[in-house]
Amino acid sequence: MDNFSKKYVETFMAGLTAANPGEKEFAQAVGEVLQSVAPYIMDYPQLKEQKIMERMVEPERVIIFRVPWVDDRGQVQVNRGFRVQMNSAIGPYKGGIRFHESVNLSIMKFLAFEQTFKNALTTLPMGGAKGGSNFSPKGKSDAEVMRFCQSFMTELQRHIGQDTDVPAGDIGVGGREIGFLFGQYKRLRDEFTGTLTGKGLSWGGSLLRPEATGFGACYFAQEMLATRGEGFKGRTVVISGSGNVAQYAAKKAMQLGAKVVTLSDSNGYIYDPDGLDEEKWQYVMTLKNMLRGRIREYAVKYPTATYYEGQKPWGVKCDIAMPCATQNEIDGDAARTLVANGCFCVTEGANMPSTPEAVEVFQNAGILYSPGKASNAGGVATSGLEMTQNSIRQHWTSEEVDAHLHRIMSDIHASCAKYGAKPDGSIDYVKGANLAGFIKVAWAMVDQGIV
Ligand code: NDP
Ligand code: 2IT
Repeated sequence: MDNFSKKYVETFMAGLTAANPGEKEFAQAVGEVLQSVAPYIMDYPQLKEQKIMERMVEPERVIIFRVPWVDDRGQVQVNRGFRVQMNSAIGPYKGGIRFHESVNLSIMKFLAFEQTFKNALTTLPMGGAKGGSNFSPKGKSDAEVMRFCQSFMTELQRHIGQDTDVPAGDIGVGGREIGFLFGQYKRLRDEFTGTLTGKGLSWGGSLLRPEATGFGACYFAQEMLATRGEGFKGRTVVISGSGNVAQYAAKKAMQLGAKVVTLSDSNGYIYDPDGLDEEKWQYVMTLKNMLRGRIREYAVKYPTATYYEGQKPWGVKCDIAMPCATQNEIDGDAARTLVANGCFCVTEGANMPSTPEAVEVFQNAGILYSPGKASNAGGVATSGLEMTQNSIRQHWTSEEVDAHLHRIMSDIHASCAKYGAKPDGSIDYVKGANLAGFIKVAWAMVDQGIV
């Protein structure tokens, strides 16, 4: 990076951290984008004069609200709800809702910021947002989750709408939660619209939305691998997480001929040297989605597998790694271990799962590495397709949706290749994704004046 860009990044980040004390995940996400786009901003003084980046890091609106509810013992509980409406330059706010005990403003802002660029990459007209609560559905009864969702939506409903802001799922928010949230929204607003995505198939949902993030990540990885004459076939894949994204990343990787040897949750990981098969995958689906159990139970059911309590799967030798759990789950040491063990492709299903140091390790090693905002965009893209189907009141076949998803993932890959091309012919996917997303949103903001 030239000295002008370097100075710009340093000054900007000093201002950002002073204005947003303690928001370390948000600063991390902004810092990464800024590194990629600073030289471009230097080339276009209008973007600097118009304070495009300064405006991009200031959410258009942040809503923080009380979520009171009553648990099964009759005790009153209080959680904090959030919706960060980050940027609406290219479409209505769009982004998931996360229910996890770790949720705070920094995490909401980092996710909403990432979402803005990701949504721009999908080629669909969607702005960026994220919401959630420090509520954990883990260990709660269905009735408790329902009462919480109803209370959460009672406040959120006044800030969202099909042309304003369209939430969806994320960690801790799946089909069950979207159902409860949609039911309460419909009741309070007296309208049946596509204001939430990830809905059930019989009430406005799109085929393939549950599969979309994991499948899309594999489609993106296929594109990356193809640049080196590689593919999934016969390759060993390490996956973290065992939720929505991990489940369908595993399924597609298996379909493409790979051996998936790990899954995890926040307590530990399982290593199955024989790899998952259809029956084992179905067991995981039932275990996680119906029984709401822990991944350690996999090793009880299939004794060829071993469960490692309190550990992450990155020490397992693999060709391809797909982090699909949460932010900063791969640190510098884990990245060095992956590379040393021969891993040559890291495709992020989660949002910002690699620390900046880990990203540097992957890039210096010259392996294929895609940031989440590129490779996990299939989820929100298919949410966009759900919105389209809701608007035209039609229901597409899974073949139609899959064809759109495939095309969108390869378009995102092409954008990364265009803006991240390196002199040696390889692709810097971080720079490519950040720059492609930034250019679209930045010039839309310029067109719309100082708002
Ligand atoms: P789920 O809630 O379905 O699954 C999350 C998985 O990650 C669980 O196995 C969970 O384990 C694990 N996990 C969560 N938090 C932690 C933590 N702090 N440490 C270790 N493991 C953790 O969520 P999703 O699969 O939907 O989301 C996974 C990731 O993908 C997130 O980063 C999300 O933002 C991202 N994403 C999701 C999309 C979607 O459409 N759902 C779209 C694009 C990105 P446990 O059960 O122990 O909590
Ligand atoms: O991080 C994400 O892209 C999501 N959780 C999906 C958002 C959406 O609106 O489908």
